[in-house]
Amino acid sequence: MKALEGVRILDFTHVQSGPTCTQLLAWFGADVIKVERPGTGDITRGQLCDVPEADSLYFTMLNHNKRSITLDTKNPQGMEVLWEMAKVCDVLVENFAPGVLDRMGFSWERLHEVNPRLIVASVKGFGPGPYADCKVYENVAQCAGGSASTTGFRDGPPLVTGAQIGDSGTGLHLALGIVTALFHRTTSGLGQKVDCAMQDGVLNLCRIKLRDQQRLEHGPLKEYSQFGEGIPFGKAVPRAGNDSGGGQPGRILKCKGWETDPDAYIYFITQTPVWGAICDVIGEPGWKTDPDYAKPAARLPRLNEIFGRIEQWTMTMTKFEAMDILNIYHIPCGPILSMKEIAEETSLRETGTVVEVDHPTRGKYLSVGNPIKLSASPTEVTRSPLLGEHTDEILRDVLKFDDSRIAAIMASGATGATEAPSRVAAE
Ligand code: CAO
Repeated sequence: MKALEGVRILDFTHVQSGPTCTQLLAWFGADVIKVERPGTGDITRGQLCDVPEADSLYFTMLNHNKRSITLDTKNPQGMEVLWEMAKVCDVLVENFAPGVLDRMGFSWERLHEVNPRLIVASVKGFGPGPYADCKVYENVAQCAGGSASTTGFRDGPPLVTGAQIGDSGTGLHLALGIVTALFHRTTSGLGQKVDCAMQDGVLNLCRIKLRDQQRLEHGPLKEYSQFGEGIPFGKAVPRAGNDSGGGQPGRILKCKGWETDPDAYIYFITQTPVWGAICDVIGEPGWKTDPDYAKPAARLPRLNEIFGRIEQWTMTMTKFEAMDILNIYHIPCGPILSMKEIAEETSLRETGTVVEVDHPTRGKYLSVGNPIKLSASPTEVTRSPLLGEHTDEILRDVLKFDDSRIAAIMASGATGATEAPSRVAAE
C-alpha cells in the first residue's frame, strides 16, 4: 500500500507551482484528479511544444500519475459536478489568481460547510499585504523573495536562478502543508486551510541571506570575497558570486577543457579541517605552517590568490579526475554537471531520480522522478493523462452518477469534447 493511498485530491492546479505539489502527492499514492477547462486544459499542455499534436514536456513532466476530468466551471452543470467532487475529496488544491475561487463560489467558508473534513490548499504569489491581489510567476517570486538581489556577481545586475524555487519550491512547501493538515485531521476530524505564498517560499529558501543582513549590522561579512578584496559593504547583503553560503570559502574553478566546454568547472570548498590536505594536493605544503595561510582568518584577505593557485591545479585535469583525487582526502567538491550529463548519468536512472516514461502521443521522454524515497512506498512514475481522459470514469466510479445523469451533463456541454486531447497555441 502506498503512503497516501485512500487520499483523494481535487487538483484544481495549473502551470507549475500547484501541479508540482499534486504530482508529489500522486507519487506517494494519492488519487489526484486534475480538473481542466474543456478544449484547452492546463495552458502548459500547449506551451513550449516540441512534438506536434502532443502534450508538451512542460505539462507531462509536472502531471505524472494523475487523472484528468474536463469541466467548464462557467457552466452551471460543471459547477454542480465540481461541488459533488468537493464532497468526496479529502483535499482541494488550487493556484488560481487571487479571487478566482471566490468568484466561482468556492469560498473556504462554503467548502468547509459542505465538507468539514476537506483541506483547501492554495498557492498565491503574495500573502496578505500590498501585493495580495497580484498575479505572480516564477521570476517575480524570485525577485520579491530576496533571491534575485542576492544572486549574481557584485558588479552585475540581480540574477534569477534556473532552479524554479518560486514555483516548484512553493509546490514543495504546499505539499508539506497538506500532509501536515491530513495528519492534524486524524485527531481534529476537521479540514483546514493551507496557504503558501510564493514570496514566502522563496524567502524561506533564502533565509541565510536574512541571517547575513543582520550580521552586517555588526560588521563586514568576512567570508564574502569582497571583504578580502577590501571592498566596503553597503547597507544590504550584496551579491556574492559563487562564494559559499556557509563560513567555508568556496569557488567555481576551471578544469581541463574549459576553453571549449562551458561546463568544465568544479566547485571547490577550502574547508578548514582539510586545509592541510588541500595544501599537499595542490603542491603548496608550506602553506600548512606559513602564518599567512595556516589559519582561516589569515586566508580571508588572500582568497583570490589561494583560489587562483588551486585553479592552476584543477586546470590540469578534468572535473571528474579532480573529483576522484579530492574525494580521497574528503575535500568537499562537486563537478558542474550539464543537463546532458545528468540525463546520461546511469546512477540517477538506477535510483529512479531520472526516469524514462512512455506517452501515447509523444513517445518516450525523460523526466525527473520522485526525489523523496520512501522505503515502504516506492514511487512508480506513470504518464500524465490526456485531456479529459478520465472524465467518464470519474463521473461513474468516483461520483457514482448513473447513465442518464452523465448524459445530461455531457449534453449541457459542461465537460466539452473528451475524445481527443487538444492544445492551445504555444506562447
Ligand atoms: N472552466 C472554466 N473556467 C475556468 C476553469 C475551468 N475549468 N478553470 C479556471 N477557469 C477560469 C477562472 O474561473 C478564471 O476566470 P475569472 O478570472 O473570470 O474568474 C480564469 O480561468 C483565469 O484564472 P487565472 O487568473 O488564475 O489564470 P491566468 O492565466 O490569468 O493567471 C497565474 C495565471 C498563474 C498568473 C495566476 O493563476 C496566479 O497568479 N496564480 C497564483 C500564483 C501562482 O501559482 N503562480 C505560479 C504560476 S507558475 O506555476
